[in-house]
Amino acid sequence: MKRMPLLGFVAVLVTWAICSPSAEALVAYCPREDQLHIWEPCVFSLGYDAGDRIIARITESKTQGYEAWRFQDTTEDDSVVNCRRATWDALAAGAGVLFIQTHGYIGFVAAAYSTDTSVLDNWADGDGDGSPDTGMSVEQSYAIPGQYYVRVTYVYFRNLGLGLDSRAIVFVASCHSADGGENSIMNTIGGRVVFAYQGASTNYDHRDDADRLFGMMNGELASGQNRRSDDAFNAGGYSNGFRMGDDPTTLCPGVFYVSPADGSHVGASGYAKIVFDSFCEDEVPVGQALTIQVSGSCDIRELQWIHAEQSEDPAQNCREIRFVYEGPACNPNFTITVTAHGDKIKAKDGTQLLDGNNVAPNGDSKVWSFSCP
Ligand SMILES: [Ca+2]
Ligand SMILES: [Ca+2]
Ligand SMILES: [Ca+2]
Repeated sequence: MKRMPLLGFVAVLVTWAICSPSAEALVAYCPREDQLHIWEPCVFSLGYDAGDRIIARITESKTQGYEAWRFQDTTEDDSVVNCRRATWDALAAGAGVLFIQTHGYIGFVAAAYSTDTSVLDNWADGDGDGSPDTGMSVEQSYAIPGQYYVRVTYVYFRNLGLGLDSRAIVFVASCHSADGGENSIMNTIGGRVVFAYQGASTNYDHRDDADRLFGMMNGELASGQNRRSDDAFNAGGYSNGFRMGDDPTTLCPGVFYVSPADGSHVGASGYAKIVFDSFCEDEVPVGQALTIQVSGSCDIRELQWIHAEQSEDPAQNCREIRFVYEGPACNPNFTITVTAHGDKIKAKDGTQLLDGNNVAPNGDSKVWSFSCP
């Protein structure tokens, strides 16, 4: 009779382990959207370098499935150039990765600069009621003499907000963007994972941190071992004030592992599988996602996507594709070559293609083989 409460306790523990947020937090998602948006309202003060580094790490020849859209004020005058209010209001649309570099302090960033306060008064009055919108004000700049700016505070981000997708990767390169607790920019701007700064930061910090972060996440650094945002951050080597908030995210899906391993020798029958490091779109027909070439005699069965809840290791919550191979019991002799197609396998709910070797660019396939005897 005394065993019953103990069994109940064990059952509760098991349920807790499966449903706990800590297990859920291990899941890596990719952004749904496939554009890199860069907002630089004062390049005449903070330069181009950080934005250039991010573009070099995740677009064009090193693409991870993103196209760059860059909004800049390049002139130290009255014009906001490409940093207009209408563009700000549309900044989140399509943004899988958002990078903002500007001046700021605890609980606010400077979103637009001008020598003319009437230009900024209009900028801050997006709804046209004659007064600055909630969480916005026009202030004199001390960082850039002669300039004024639109201050956008956590109140704006909390109430109106940019409308960022809940799986976006966000990097706010401005002083104190991680300071202020619940009222910090980091905690109010939205997205899935946010990088920001505790204390003061320089444009050199932004440049070097961005280059290292996206170099880890695109796989060029650490041989593709730190592609997840949390692994990239925890690898260290960043400026002292660099901070990360919230959930594991990858730029595009990569390969976690394959089994049996490439080049291995196996018994006559068993399971083979590929496990991805992020959720993938399982609506892609499995026969297109993965093709199997058999040399010799061996049956292939049950090729299928395995969902997280079916996974042998639910805590990993990885997406995987699995099949059964079965050679003859007597004198088995076969080689199986598997191709996971980089032009078919893509992020769950997104468009970013598989990175088959975990190093940018993506879209390449993972090919491996094993044989018997
Ligand atoms: Ca200007
Ligand atoms: Ca207004
Ligand atoms: Ca690659």
